Amino acid sequence: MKKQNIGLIGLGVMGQNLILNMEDKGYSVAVYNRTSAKTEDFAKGAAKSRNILPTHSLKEFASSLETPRKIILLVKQGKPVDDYIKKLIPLLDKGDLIIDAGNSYFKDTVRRNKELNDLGLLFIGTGISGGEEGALKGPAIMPGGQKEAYNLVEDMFKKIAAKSYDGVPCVSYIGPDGAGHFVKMVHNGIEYGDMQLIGECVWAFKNALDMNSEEIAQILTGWDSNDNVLRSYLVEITGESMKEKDKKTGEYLVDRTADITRMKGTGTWTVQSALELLVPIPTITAAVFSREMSQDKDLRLKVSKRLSTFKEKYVGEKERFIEIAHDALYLAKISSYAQGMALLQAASKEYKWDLNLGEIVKGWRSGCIIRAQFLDEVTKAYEKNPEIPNLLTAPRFAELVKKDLNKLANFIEIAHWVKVPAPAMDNAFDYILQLASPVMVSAQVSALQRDYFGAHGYFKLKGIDDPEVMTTKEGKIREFHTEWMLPGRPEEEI
Ligand code: NBP
Repeated sequence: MKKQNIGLIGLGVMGQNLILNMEDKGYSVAVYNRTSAKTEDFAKGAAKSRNILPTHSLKEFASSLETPRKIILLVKQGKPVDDYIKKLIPLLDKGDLIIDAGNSYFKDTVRRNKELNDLGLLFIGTGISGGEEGALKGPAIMPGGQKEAYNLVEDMFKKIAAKSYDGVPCVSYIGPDGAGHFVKMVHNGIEYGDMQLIGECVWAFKNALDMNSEEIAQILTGWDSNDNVLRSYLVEITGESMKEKDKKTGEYLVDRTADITRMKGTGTWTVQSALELLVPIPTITAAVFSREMSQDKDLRLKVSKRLSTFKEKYVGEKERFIEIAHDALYLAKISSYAQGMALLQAASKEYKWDLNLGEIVKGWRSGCIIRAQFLDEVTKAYEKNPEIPNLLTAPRFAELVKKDLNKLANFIEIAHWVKVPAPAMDNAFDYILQLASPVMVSAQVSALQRDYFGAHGYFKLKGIDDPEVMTTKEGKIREFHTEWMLPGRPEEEI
């Protein structure tokens, strides 16, 4: 029997749609699923009369593939991935390739890559973004693993990936072992930030301007128009969903939707990784915390009965507030992306991945959930200077900070006045302020507090007007301690 070009295990929404996408581009696909009934349904339904081979055992599946075998796993992350790998190993030959395309934790991917590499098998851990529609019509793909593994599937990935407006496929080799899954994880973290920032604008419009969903949808649709810096998939679908009515009651669906946002893990992992790498990503963290806050509905109902937070009236001009919100959202977005990119930069250094930030952002311009017009500007910023210390320092964005920082402050002030929490906006603003502080007074205070109660020592500035830290002739930082308990509180160098 003619061998199939590629195999895919996992007939969830992502798996089924990716199979149809690959077959559409001319690849024959063998498929397998734990629950055979799903394989049958797929074979009789969407896969009927197509170059798709349903299989009912992993042995049949593996022997139906041309060599070197290329097997995509699209199953729930964690144990199912390890279980499938374990079962596949005896059925494979050296040089065969397993591709884990689910949202796996990058440290699992690093481990799996090493274990399989030691057995002479190739392994790619890849992020795939774009949801169901992306998997079918063209997702953004973020593959990490051995370069030789990527070479085996590069052509196919380029064919099935989304293409941005200039025809460039949204896929490039990200880096070794866990690099692809790390980048997908940060992509999702940024996605959390974007969603929260948009949600805060919607809430502020409701409270400050007493707008209904239709009116807010109109604003968002305007923001998603050609040449608007906010033009993006997430703004577009938010506008669309705000217009939707409840089928039974005719009320706006959003007003009948329970205020509980669940999550599957990538946002939390992004925050954990940032803590491990000592990289502040406060906007993304605020978005994760806000989802956590949303989940304890009972507590919020109880507390809201006991604490009253009086909503003040917004007395300014409606059009002015809409303009402020627009500019605040854009600047907050840039701040959030700057945080995500700083995390990628730090991970690249720590794990020696040599990430190309410009190429990564270029691959996000289409297909994925965070696709947006302004990513072109971010790409250009990294292409112009791959070594920029932070995205906010790229001339175009530095100019934006100068122009719109006060608008972000205004938005936060108005939101708080009308009692709308704006944690992602707050943190986007504070991130910029802290990053742009040559001297953080709060850190000066804490350094002395630590030395006072714990003799932890402190560093000193060259002068009140010179924010550089004092060093020795050899460039070593000089450290001091004050004997707080002794008379005269003598200072010594330690
Ligand atoms: P799910 O995450 O629900 O996974 C469905 C597949 O996992 C089915 O084939 C199911 O088999 C299999 N599976 C499960 Br669940 N538990 C298993 C186990 N213990 N042993 C073996 N197989 C098991 O579906 P999905 O939404 O298509 O997502 C697939 C992957 O892609 C996930 O890692 C997800 O995080 C990632 N992803 C999803 C999206 C999205 O928008 N949905 C986007 C990007 C990435 P069964 O049919 O026998 O139950």
